[in-house]
Amino acid sequence: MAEHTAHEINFRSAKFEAAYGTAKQLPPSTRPEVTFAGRSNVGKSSLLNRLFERKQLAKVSSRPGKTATINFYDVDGLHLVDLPGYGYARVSHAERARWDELIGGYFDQERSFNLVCALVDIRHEAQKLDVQMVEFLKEGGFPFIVVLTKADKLGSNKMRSQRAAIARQLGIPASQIIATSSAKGTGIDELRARIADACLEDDEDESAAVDAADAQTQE
Ligand SMILES: Nc1nc2c(ncn2[C@@H]2O[C@H](COP(=O)(O)OP(=O)(O)OP(=O)(O)O)[C@@H](O)[C@H]2O)c(=O)[nH]1
Ligand SMILES: [Mg+2]
Repeated sequence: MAEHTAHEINFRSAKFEAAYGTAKQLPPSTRPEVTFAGRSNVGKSSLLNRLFERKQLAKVSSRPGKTATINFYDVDGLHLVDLPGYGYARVSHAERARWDELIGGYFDQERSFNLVCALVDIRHEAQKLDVQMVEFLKEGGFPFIVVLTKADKLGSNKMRSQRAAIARQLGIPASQIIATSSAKGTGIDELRARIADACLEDDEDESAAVDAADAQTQE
């Protein structure tokens, strides 16, 4: 494991950059991207706000289907990407087709996929669409972790057993799953460290190369 710490990324500097309603509008990747995907209402926007320590930068709602566009946040040289939630049954057929185009279109593009965070509600077993999402990420070779949400709703024993059960169900190692709570802050520093690991490696290689070049010119 790399020894990067979350302190190397200033999450509080997050700014909303843009919202896209179709995949065609998406600009090419210019930075490492960390993507948040998951069912509608699982807690994607809440998790972003907690990472940023900003209450309402990403709009949160108890009504599913709040985020209907792909939203880019500029965070200290990275892009954090909030995808619209999938699987909300009560939207129209046309609206669902638009979401599928948007999410599928995003993953189809040549982008800097540094880390995909697949969010799953810790309280239940993974739903069919969660399983499909993880299969899709595995098959596509995307670097991903599963981020369990709403851990504050369970006691610590139940939290541990659900984490193990969902990892088993999804066929991923325990190291690839984190339990979080946006309400209480559980697991947020660990998630920040994972993001740093996934995004800062390239920078470090570059700075190592620069250091080596500097050393040569000094000789
Ligand atoms: N108790 C608890 N509630 C949470 C947590 N995270 C999110 N929620 C609640 O879950 C609901 C949905 O949260 P959002 O963050 O809007 O979910 P989303 O995944 O962005 O939803 P869409 O934009 O519809 O896809 C809200 O009522 C949040 O307050 C958490 O960690 N603990
Ligand atoms: Mg949202």
